[in-house]
Amino acid sequence: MMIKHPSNPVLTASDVPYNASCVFNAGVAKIGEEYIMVFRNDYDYIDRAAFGGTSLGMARSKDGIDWTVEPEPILTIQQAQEIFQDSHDPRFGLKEIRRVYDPRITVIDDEIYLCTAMDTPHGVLGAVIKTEDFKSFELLSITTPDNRNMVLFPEKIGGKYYRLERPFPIYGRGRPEAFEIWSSASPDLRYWGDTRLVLGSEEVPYVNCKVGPAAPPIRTDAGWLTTIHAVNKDESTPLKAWGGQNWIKTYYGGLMLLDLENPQKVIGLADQPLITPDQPYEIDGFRGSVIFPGGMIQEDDGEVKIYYGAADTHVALATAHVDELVALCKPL
Ligand code: BMA
Repeated sequence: MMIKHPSNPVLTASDVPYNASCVFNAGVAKIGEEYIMVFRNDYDYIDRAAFGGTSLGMARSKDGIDWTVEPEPILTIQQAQEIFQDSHDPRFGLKEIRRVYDPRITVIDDEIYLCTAMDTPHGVLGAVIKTEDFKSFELLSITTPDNRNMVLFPEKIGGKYYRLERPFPIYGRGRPEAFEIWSSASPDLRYWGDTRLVLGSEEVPYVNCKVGPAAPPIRTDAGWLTTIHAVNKDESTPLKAWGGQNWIKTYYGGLMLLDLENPQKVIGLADQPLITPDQPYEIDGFRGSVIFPGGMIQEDDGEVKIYYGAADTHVALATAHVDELVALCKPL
């Protein structure tokens, strides 16, 4: 159904002119006539679970397929610590940010925003960051721990900004990792409220573990069309992974449709995975069989480009027509 691009992976570590081991889980936006990608770069692979560091890199493209990476990362951990340490400093500040990762890009009213996860000694925080030029960054808000995979809707709805997010509920209805998709609204991207549960993992028929938001939604006549990541755990089928990790989680790209006026309400859900890991670059990598969409762009002719992290190692691209995607979403 989705066509995986023949040039896949469209971005990989060897395309990066600085230290890079795995480049993946990227946000992508079309700004003017240019495609902009901000990707996660894990570098200095150490062993089965660790890297020496993570930075955010940026790439540009004229066609969304051939990418040129900027000569330096746009945000290192050291820069993030310097930029953000005074932003929220009740007692700890954010001096101890250990990692900023899994960026998503949303343009709202010509302003550019990034949502990222940030690892700190106080937990994983979701961050909403404003930038004008991908060089200077203003931290608008952080969540309480533990929350990540935030995405912003590309316009205000009923006068409010909305986000989808994925907290980590530890009591998870008796199941470990019963993580689900939530949503909050804000008048200004700083103060967040109206928090609601959007989609539980039990509602997604092809998985038994967690679900979370993926790429920022796009507007269609039928509703807000948005990807999810959805995870199935199967102890009996070890998956490929670097360094002999015991990796058993398959991440699928999934799809849902949200009400145009109430984006916290699911009105349609694809009952099959949208993107299944079956290509070598999706199956084999740091963590194999992981599909993690982070960017979704609707072209004028109705083509939708979905960019996704493949095997926690590369960035890949798949396309389909928007009408075909909407038709996959069955009423809940
Ligand atoms: C999730 C996040 C993602 C990653 C995925 C698979 O929990 O950490 O960054 O792609 O696991 O490892």
